[in-house]
Amino acid sequence: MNFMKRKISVVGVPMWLGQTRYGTNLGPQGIRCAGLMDRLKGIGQDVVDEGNLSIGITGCFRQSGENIKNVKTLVDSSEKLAAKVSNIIQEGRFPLVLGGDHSIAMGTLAGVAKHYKNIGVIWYDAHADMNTPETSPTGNIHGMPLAASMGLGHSALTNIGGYQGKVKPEHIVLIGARDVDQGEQQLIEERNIKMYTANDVKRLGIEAVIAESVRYLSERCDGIHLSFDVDGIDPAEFPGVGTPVANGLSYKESLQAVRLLAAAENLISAEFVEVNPLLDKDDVTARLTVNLIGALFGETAKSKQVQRADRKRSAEAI
Ligand code: HAR
Ligand code: MN
Ligand code: MN
Ligand code: MN
Repeated sequence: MNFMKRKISVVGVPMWLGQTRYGTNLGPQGIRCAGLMDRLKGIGQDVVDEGNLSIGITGCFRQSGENIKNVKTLVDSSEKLAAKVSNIIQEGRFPLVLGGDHSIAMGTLAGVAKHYKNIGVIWYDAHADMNTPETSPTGNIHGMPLAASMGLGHSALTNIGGYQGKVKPEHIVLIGARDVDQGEQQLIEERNIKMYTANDVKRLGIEAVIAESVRYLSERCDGIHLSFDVDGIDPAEFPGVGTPVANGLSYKESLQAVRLLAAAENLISAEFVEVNPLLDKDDVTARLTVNLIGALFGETAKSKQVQRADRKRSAEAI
């Protein structure tokens, strides 16, 4: 067996106020309805669904004169998520967080980083999500979670979980970036943050990129968190996202990426974010996201076939 048996706890975060397009709040349910739990159980993983977090629903947008939207709701829900994720790890289980827009990463990381001195982060995304209110072109918090987790930006965000600096810049690897704002680019250069753009991946091959990323983080960190924003994948294949960017990574490359991560013993947590079922076409984004999650936990083309046959047999037996 070349994948890890894990004790997985799934938690959904129906959040959309990190941006302005309604629908990412339906992401966790979309992913579940596409068969997530059966698939993980089908490959023998011990998995429990802890349901969705209940989060504030008031979207007041700019509550102050600052270039940042919905701060209070975002902070409240991030605190809840941080506590939930921390509990899951305390129980010796692996948090699998379903978004929701990418602002939820602030809560996930705050919960995970309580338990590890040096967490490594693989940020699979078209975007760098390293804006601060000073550099953000939109004021949308889903473009800020990585900066906030490094301790940069609005103090309400950097203090989530009651402490600052969850992730060090040298413990981050960006994969798939192709829409990076000017202030983000400056930060990446100043702090020497490791980045493989979508073009770098095409040039080097996803196998080499993942192998290098895991080696780089394993040398420096005591665990790796995967933050998987599905808009890292090309919108022609993953249409159900609010901020599509052309020339993305392919689904095939991405499947290979998570397959390689399935064997990583130091993978400690994961989140899949930005699925918007209202923008999806025939649920393709949700369904392929389930394939990615399945592969991250050890599903192979072969085991998928066996499962499908089993399900068919038991349906016929009824
Ligand atoms: N960089 C832009 C901003 O700050 C767009 C960010 C889009 N972010 C996400 N998550 N979809 O990656 O608003
Ligand atoms: Mn993102
Ligand atoms: Mn993105
Ligand atoms: Mn841009």
